[in-house]
This record gives sequence, structure tokens and C-alpha cells, in this order.
Amino acid sequence: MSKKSIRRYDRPAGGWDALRNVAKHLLEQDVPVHGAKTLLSANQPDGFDCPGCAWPDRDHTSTFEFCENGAKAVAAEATKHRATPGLFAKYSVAELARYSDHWLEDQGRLTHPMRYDAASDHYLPVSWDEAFALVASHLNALPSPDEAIFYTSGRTSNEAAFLYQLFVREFGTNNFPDCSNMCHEPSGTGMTPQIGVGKGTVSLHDFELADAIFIFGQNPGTNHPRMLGELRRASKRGAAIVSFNPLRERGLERFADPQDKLEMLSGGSTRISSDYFQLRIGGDLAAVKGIIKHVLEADEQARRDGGARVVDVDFITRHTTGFAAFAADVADEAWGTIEAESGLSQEQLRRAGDIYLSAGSVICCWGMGITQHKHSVATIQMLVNLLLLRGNLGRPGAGACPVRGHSNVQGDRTMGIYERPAPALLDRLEQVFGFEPPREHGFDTVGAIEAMLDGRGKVFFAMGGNFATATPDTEATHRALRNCDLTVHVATKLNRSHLVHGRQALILPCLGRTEIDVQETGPQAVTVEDSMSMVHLSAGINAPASTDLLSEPAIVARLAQATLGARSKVPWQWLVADYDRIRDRIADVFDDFHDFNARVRVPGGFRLTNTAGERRWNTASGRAAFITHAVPTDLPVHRARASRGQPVFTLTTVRSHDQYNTTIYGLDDRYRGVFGERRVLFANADDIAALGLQAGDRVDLESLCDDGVQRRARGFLLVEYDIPRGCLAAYYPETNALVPLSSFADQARTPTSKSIPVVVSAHDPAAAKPGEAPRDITIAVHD
Ligand SMILES: Nc1nc2c(c(=O)[nH]1)N[C@H]1C(S)=C(S)[C@@H](COP(=O)(O)OP(=O)(O)OC[C@H]3O[C@@H](n4cnc5c(=O)[nH]c(N)nc54)[C@H](O)[C@@H]3O)O[C@H]1N2
Ligand SMILES: Nc1nc2c(c(=O)[nH]1)N[C@H]1C(S)=C(S)[C@@H](COP(=O)(O)OP(=O)(O)OC[C@H]3O[C@@H](n4cnc5c(=O)[nH]c(N)nc54)[C@H](O)[C@@H]3O)O[C@H]1N2
Ligand SMILES: [Mo]
Repeated sequence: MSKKSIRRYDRPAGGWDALRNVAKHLLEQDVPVHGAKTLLSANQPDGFDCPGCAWPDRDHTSTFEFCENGAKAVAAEATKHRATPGLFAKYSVAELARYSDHWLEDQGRLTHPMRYDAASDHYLPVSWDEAFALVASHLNALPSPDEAIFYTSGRTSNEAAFLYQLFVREFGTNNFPDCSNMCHEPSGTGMTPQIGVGKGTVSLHDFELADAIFIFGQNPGTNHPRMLGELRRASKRGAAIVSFNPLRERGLERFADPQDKLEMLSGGSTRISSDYFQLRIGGDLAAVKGIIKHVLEADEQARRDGGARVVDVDFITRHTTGFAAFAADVADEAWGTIEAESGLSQEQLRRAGDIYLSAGSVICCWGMGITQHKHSVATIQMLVNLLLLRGNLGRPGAGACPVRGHSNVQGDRTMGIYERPAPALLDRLEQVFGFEPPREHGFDTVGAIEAMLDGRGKVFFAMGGNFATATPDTEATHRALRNCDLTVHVATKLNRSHLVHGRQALILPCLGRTEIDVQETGPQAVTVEDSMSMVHLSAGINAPASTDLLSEPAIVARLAQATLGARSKVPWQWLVADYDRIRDRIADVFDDFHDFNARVRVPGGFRLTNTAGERRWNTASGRAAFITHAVPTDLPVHRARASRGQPVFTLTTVRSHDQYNTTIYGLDDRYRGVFGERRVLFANADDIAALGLQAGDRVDLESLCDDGVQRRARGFLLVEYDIPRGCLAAYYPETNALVPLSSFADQARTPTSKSIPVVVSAHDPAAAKPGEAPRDITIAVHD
């Protein structure tokens, strides 16, 4: 385990440290030399899709593109460690629950289906047939199919996701909470009415052409390392890269490309951001509106002077609605409000506006720093407004780029994993399969937790993920899961969700993407869709971690057969015997997947249609819409500030460099200079002093919400960091207990994990009441 220390990291991102770190993780996973072969097969035309992030690959045919965190994700799956029935015999569930998430993950790949035995509090081996029969008996005993909840995490392949939604809809519900509800939901919710698509409009090629790339609320050095390669190329050819982030993120500043021999040997590196604006947490809508205000003022000036207009009048007239009202609203927004809420000065925003104006083509990228706020949908619509002003949509080098997280989260949505399905999809399913799908909307993630809490949700089934830990309001979520009659997790690794279980529980171990998936007709490949709508094949190369594993499509098919039996209209076994057959059915349901099997076999795959990218607007008016939003001044944090005598901070929750969501690979966050510790709180030096505290002190956090519930997380190490005053940052999931279930994005219902009003006090070890705060998730009891 690494030694605890806090020290500033001033080397570039990437570089030798990235290579060293990969070697360390391969060693820790006991991945032998063939592990290198595994790494080299990621994102190759006949290899597997990297289970890391959703950033696309150059053609899928280029030589291996090194990615430190992709390598860590692959090593974690290819690990030699095994969580066998022996582990479950040795430890009761209560004992396992005392270990850290890091330790649970480290037990390695699950090898056998396991069933919870309440009498002994142990998981015991169970046969697949018995497991499916148990789930089927619960599902069939429910008074209504709507009492079952089917979660999806975004690693699930298109084939598995398609079968999953098919089974669940034939069973009779649209209860599809998914990780997307906690992630890019606001991007889809915001963009769909505005430009007619809920996905990014750019391709990688656009990154080669953009004059300016604006990046909001994203930490690509850690979460999308291959994006740094793209940014580095853009920087080298002189494109402006403008970052908006409250934290100084090393990966947004400098990068040494491990693939560039010269850069590596000479100790050189490339500047990433040309401009870095450290705005206030949640201040993006105000900042973007300020930039827009500058652009519109410049346009007004040009008009008065009789010069060339700076907005794209032709585009606005032919392609948009609402411009006049929008411009009037922007003119009315006071600079004072914009400055106060963004935390940036008028000069800074005018400077950003000038960069925007001087660029022929602009891409706007965004991540979780934008989506996990109460006003995230409004912020995204403001970003799109900015693009619309100069026709920066649907032409080369320009567009919207929400950068997705999980490697197939976008594909899962395309396949119909959605609690509010379009009627057209349901009509198609009915036509193709001959059953009547349910029409009523189902539960999203927050709705699912509420339903389990009050007994409307009785069976919880998860296709991957770690629901107990990824969700907000940890204490409430745990109560919700424990309130179920049955909880079932299809998983590759042991995680906390398996230990926070219903009265009956199952763990169903599945193949990972790196593994060879053999079905009746031979080895199979699956398909995934990346963040830029490219669909391609993925075929594993490793022997399965255990002979008892089933593939996700096979699990769905067998569960469907066990549950629906002869009343099903779908030939389940026949479909999973050959995944080409699943793909043919996908092509029957989705026009965009015509000739799926042929097109996906062309190296690199194919790109799905993006109407906005072609300037066809699939909206109510048939045009793109300028949408007006005031700078919010009555958010939960404003209200908390007004009602409290003491300083109220805005806490944002972020990923460290050594984690994949709830999967903790290690305890370091190299680029932020944190080693051997995850329970840290990043704060401005002046705030630390004003609180009468010192860096290195331990503190407790209490979040503020007017629902009468006290939510606390304790024992965080104060770390001085370059972050605006009034803003704090800490890691997810240690802080999820602080996010109220009732606090979510308007319209999209995404938990507000990036803007939690909190107060800080010196750590009081004696104050924790039993059961008050959920157990310390990552500080090991036994590590
Ligand atoms: N290695 C690795 N890769 C991953 C993941 C992982 O955990 N590990 N997770 C995957 C998933 S599911 C996702 S969704 C993506 C997530 O990738 P990111 O979107 O990069 O996720 P976060 O770490 O949550 O970081 C968000 C960034 O937003 C900044 N930020 C916080 N609040 C604000 C704000 O109010 N405004 C602005 N402008 N910035 C803010 C933070 O400082 C941080 O730099 O990565 C995917 N890839
Ligand atoms: N406070 C706070 N909370 C957040 C966030 C935040 O930024 N802050 N981010 C949110 C975001 S963006 C997301 S996407 C969610 C993530 O939520 P989830 O997707 O639910 O969580 P993960 O941690 O990605 O899931 C990890 C588990 O997936 C299983 N797994 C891995 N590979 C496979 C596979 O191939 N098949 C199957 N069946 N299982 C597999 C393993 O058992 C592993 O333990 O968390 C959200 N929660
Ligand atoms: Mo995500």
C-alpha cells in the first residue's frame, strides 16, 4: 500500500509516471507477461473494446494507443485473483461488509453463482438453474411487474442490453434505472428538445479541425486519458483550448505523451489549456451567459458601426427559433449577477468571449462538472445556445461534445435501456416480436430508490454496476435495498451492493469483455457505441476467469426462459446461440442499424446518423432552439447560505486517478498530489485559515437540506488546493452519504453530486452516533 503523503505534483500528466503506474497495477493484479498482450489487444480491429471510458479510438485500426487508466481497467478485469466460493465460506456477509471497497475489489473475479443463506449469513454456491428459478419465482409472484426494478450499468454490450430491455418489457415494465440517470442524463434531456438529438454531434475528425475547444467540468487526464492525445495534437497546431474548472487539474495543463519517444526521452511536454478559468462550482451557466453577453454586445457594436456582424445571421435565420427573445434576456442579465455567480470577472469572461469570436469553428466539451447540478439541463442548453450563435453546429470542426463515461453507456440507451421509452420504439418492438410492451414510464434511479424504500419496488435486479455505492444518500439507499424481497447482481467482481442485500440475494458472475465468449455456434463478438456514435465489434481474447461464468446475453436469455417460459414470443435460446441473430433483430427494430452484421464487420465499424450534425433539426419547430435561462440565484446552496450563520461551502465530488467509479484500484491521486489516502477535503488556503483550521487537520462535513434529515461524513483530511474560496472538493463515493435523495437536476433528476451545500467542523471522533453515518467506505478496517 502506498505511503500517506500530500505533495504537489508539478510534472506533466502522462509521461514516465503513467508507464510506471501501469506496471505497478499489472504486478498488483498478478497479470503475467501475457497481460501485455491483453493490453495490446484493447481497441484493435479484432480485439476487445477497452472497458475503460467511452472516448472513441482513431479508426480502431491505428497502432495501440497507450492509456494508463484504460490499462488499469483491463488489468483489473484480467486479474489473476479469484473470489471463489472458498472466500464466501471463510467470511460471513457481516464480516465481508467490514472490509473496504478496495479490499472487496481486490479479491478478484467472481467464479461461481452464489445465493445468500440467511441462517448462516453466508453466500453459498448455487447452480445456474436454481438461481434462475429463484428469480423467476419471485418475479412471477409479484402482483404487478412494476414492482420489479432492472438496473443497468454502462458496460453492458448492445446485444446484452437489447435482450435485457426485450425481456423486461415482455415481462411487463419500463423500470429501467441506469447509471446514465446519475451521469449524462441532463445532456440528453437538454439537447433533445433543443437540437433534436441527445448525443454529441462531433466526431474525432472535428477535433483535427477545430480552432477552439472549450472544456467544461471534465478531467480528461484521469477519466478520458486518450482525449489528451487529441487535445495535444490540437494544441500543437495552434488551436485554443479553454478550460473551465474550479480545480487546477494537471491533465488540463500539461501532458507528456507516453507514445512520443522524443517527448519522453527529452523530458518534454505539451501545453494543453491555452486559458484556464477557475470558476465557482455551479457557476458555468453564469459564465457561459457572460461569454454570450460579450458576443452579443460585440455584435451590437458591429451593427452600430456598420461592420460585419459577429453572429452567424444566416444560420440563425434559417436554422433557429427564439433568437430575439434570447438576445433580449441576455441583455437584461446584469454583469454583477454573472460575476457573482460564476466567480469570474467581466474581463475574464470577455477574454473567453474573444477567443470564441476569433475561432472559425468551436467544439464545446463537457462532463460531470456540468451534469450533476440542480441547474444542469439549463447549463447545457446555455452551452448549446453559445454554439448556435455562430453556427457552430453541423459543420466541420464544430459542435457539441458531451463526453460519456462508461464504455457503452451511450449504446445502452440506443438499445432502449430507458425508463421513458419513445412510443415509436415500443411500436416497433410490438411489430417485430408480437407482444404488447408496457406504455407507462418506469422508475429512474432516484425513483427506484424511493420505490424500494416505500415498498413499491420488491425485486431489484442489476446488470452490472454498484448501485449501493454509486447512488446518492447512502444511508437511504442501503435501507431501500435491504427492504427488497430479492436483490440480484450480475457482476464480474465483488462489491458493496452484494453485501447490502434483500431478504434473499444472488450474485451471478459473468464474462468480462476481455474474455472469449463461446456459444452454441462458436466464439461470439459483441458491439458497443462510443461517445461519438461509432459502433464497432469487441471480441475477447482471454480464457474466462472461471468455467462457471455465463455471458450477459446468455444470462438474460436463460432468465427470460425461466420467467416467461412458453408465454414468451422470443426465441431466446436460438438468439444467444449466435449473436449475429441478435444483431439482425436489432436491425429490425432500429432503422439506423440496417445491415448491422455487415457494416459492423468493416474495420472501425460505422457511425450512427446524427441529424443535428447534418443540420436537420428533429425538434417541435423543425429548427434548433435558443432557450432562455436566468442565472440561478436561488439554488439550495444560496438558500442554505441565507439561513445559516456560519460559512456554507459548495462541495463537489470527483474521481481520483486510481479509481473507476466505485471501483477503487488504489489510494493515490497522483495529479492532485494525494498519496495513500482517499478521505481528503480539498480547500482554499484562505478558507482553511478563516475556519481556524490548518492543512492536515481532520474535519467533519454536514450537508444542508431542508428535509429534516442530518447527513454527515466524518474524518476528512484537509488539503490545501488551488480552488476558489467557498468551494470544496472530495472524492466520490466517500461523500455520497451527503447527497440528499431529494436533491436532483430539474427535469433530468440527476443527483446533485457536484453541488452539495455543506458546513465544515473540526473532526470530533466521539460525535458519531451509531448508525448515523454509513460506515467509512474506503478506510480499511483490515487493510
Ligand atoms: N479512470 C477512470 N475513467 C473514467 C471513470 C473513472 O472513474 N475512472 N468514470 C467514467 C465515467 S462513468 C464518467 S461519467 C466519466 C467522468 O469523467 P469526468 O466528467 O471528468 O468526471 P469527474 O471526476 O466527476 O470530474 C469532473 C470534473 O469537473 C470539475 N468540476 C466539479 N464541479 C464543477 C463545476 O461546478 N463546474 C465545472 N466547470 N467543473 C466542475 C472537477 O474539478 C473535475 O475536474 O469518466 C469515465 N472514465
Ligand atoms: N457523488 C457522486 N456519485 C456519483 C458520481 C459522482 O461523480 N459523484 N458519478 C455517477 C456516475 S457518472 C456514474 S456512471 C455512476 C456509476 O455507477 P455504476 O455504473 O453502478 O458503478 P460502477 O462503479 O461503474 O460499477 C462497478 C461494478 O460493475 C461490475 N462490473 C464491471 N464490469 C462488468 C461487466 O462487464 N459486466 C457486469 N455485469 N458487471 C461488471 C463490477 O462488479 C464492479 O464492481 O455513479 C454515479 N455516482
Ligand atoms: Mo458516468
